[in-house]
Amino acid sequence: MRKLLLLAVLAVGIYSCRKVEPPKPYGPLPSEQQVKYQEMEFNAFVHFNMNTFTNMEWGSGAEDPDTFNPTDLDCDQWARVCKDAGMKGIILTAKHHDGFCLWPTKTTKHSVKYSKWKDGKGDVVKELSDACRKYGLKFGIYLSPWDRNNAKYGTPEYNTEVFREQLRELLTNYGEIFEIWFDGANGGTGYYGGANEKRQVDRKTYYNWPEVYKIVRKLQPNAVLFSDAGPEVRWVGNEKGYANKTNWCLLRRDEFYPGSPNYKQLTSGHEDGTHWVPAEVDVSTRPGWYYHKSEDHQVKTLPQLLDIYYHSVGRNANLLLNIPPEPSGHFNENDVKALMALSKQLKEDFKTDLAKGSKISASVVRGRDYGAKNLIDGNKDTYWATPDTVTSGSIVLEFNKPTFVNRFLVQEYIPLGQRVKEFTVEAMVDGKWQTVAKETTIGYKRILRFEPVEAEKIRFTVMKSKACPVISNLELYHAPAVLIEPAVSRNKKGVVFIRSFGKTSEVYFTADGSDPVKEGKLYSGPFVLKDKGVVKAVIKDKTTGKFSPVASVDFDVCKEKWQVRKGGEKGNKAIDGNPGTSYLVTGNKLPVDIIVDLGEELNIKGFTYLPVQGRWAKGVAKDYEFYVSRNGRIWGKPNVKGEFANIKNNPVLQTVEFEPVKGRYIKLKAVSTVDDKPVLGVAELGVITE
Ligand code: FUL
Repeated sequence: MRKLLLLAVLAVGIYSCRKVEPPKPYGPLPSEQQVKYQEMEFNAFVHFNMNTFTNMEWGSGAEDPDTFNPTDLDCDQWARVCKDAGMKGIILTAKHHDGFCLWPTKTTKHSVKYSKWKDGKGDVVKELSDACRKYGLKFGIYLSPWDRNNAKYGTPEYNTEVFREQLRELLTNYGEIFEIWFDGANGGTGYYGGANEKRQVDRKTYYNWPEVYKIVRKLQPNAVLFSDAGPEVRWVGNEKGYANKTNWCLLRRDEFYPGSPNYKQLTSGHEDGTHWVPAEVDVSTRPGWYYHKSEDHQVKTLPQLLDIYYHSVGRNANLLLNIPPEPSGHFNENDVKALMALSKQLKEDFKTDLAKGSKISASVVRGRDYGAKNLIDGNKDTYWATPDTVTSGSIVLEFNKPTFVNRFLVQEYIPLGQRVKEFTVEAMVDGKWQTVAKETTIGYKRILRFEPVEAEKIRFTVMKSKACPVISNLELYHAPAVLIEPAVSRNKKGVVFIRSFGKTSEVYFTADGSDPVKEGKLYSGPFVLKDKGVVKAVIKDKTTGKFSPVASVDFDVCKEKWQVRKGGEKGNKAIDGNPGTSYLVTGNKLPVDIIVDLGEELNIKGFTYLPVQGRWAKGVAKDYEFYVSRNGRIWGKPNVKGEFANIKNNPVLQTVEFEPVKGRYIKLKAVSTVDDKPVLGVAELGVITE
């Protein structure tokens, strides 16, 4: 009897120690390269090529190779900055649509070899790939299939003798390549060896993509291939910097090809996708992909860059952030500052993982090797999983005292597939559960931002999953508020708006020029300021008590009574206090002017002019005359005239002062415009009064 008992105990013991099988893979799976690629998360794109020197976005292909002439190429600086910014790799535009090759290719004369730069001995691909290796970064290549220079473009020979050969050269001579980037823009007008015509190709079949892929597989088996259609990494379907919240790594891949029209589906992927093709978010620090001096003041702000990060890396996509070097061959200091500010803030955001010190438990586990502790052990290869038949379950993290949390980071163990379809995050505050977020997909990584909650516990629940959830990592943070100057604006009616960034903060302001840190009132919404005045504002982090730098804006008289002559509603856009809207006055020939009735007589001693701020700015005035009149009929001589110096390169607010004069009507006359067209574009016109 005792023997039997012993045997039974032993059997139970053996049974409970028995290794529970790991979950079976579910659905399409990533390759090893794809997992490695997804783990890189944040990479740099560098658009540097002929367009940098012609100030273009798309060159025609007719450019003289001598035009490419960086005075002081410094690929080391690019790599150093990218490394410091926390990026893991750099992708270079080795050839853009204009066909100019940054390496001494044998396939064409349209390359660095035929330019006077370094007497034809230069090789940007080599310099950057070396710099990447030096700084421990991976290196990738953008090779435009479309070639507006090449005479053979459109024929089969272009593919066999030019495009594929170029690919072979790039994949053979520059060490390990982690990603090859094929753009979807294909065919159209171009130089084409002097033909200067339009050449259309069948985007789906012309390049014979399977042949192209074979070359990559053979020469760089570890590289991933990017295009609208993958096959390994897909475009996210926009160049604005976001993936959708619901974002599958899966795609019905055969429905796509580079340049295919159904690209909007790429922003979410397909729940029922047939292949693993994760999304990559490509976006530039500036409006353009290439460097234009006129965009130096339009480098994305820290809040914009943070949104991009959280909407890409935080939504199961890699971020490929473009930094366009100047013609000198350096990154511009504004881009460098922006990148450094971003990496500093990200380090702050993810400084202390609050999940690590918590008591963690699961509502259900698959077996003891798959427990909740695996979520916070810092090991990406261990995971929490439920039994095969259970497709939901909760994790509770308990703090030893109420703790502020405003970031939630979670990762699925993607080698076994993407499974989760719906999840929630709740916080226990004063003994009650509150819902913090109700979301859909997770994938490789999902990061949620929310209002800080002072929580006793956090509960993460997988509500729906295609198969048992397999979650490898969970992190919690309390990110500080973004402490940059708030944005202060006033509309035509005199209503002042102050915009802060993130709700973690409060705004304090004064409207009498005094210090908002000491004297400020809490901003609870827009307020009216019809008179002249200085508004100062500051952001305060509610939880740390820290202040941002102070924003200080000088407002002149309110524009409520102003009217643009013959402008109607559209004319208001030139005087609405919003730099993002503008009014275009079109004439038959230059000069072109805009007349504003100020509605009352004022003592005027100057004016301000903000040209159109969009990417393709129109109507930027160069030489000007400015008039003040008492009756709007007799204008006399200009009160001031001159040139808005450097406005083409730097289209920022222009301020001009003159001898004070009384008047009710003002006229800004564009004697010339930067593109010589008879169009005057005004984002905002203002006066300076005594
Ligand atoms: C686009 C291209 O046409 C742009 O010039 C740029 O290279 C961007 C990354 O892809 O589709």
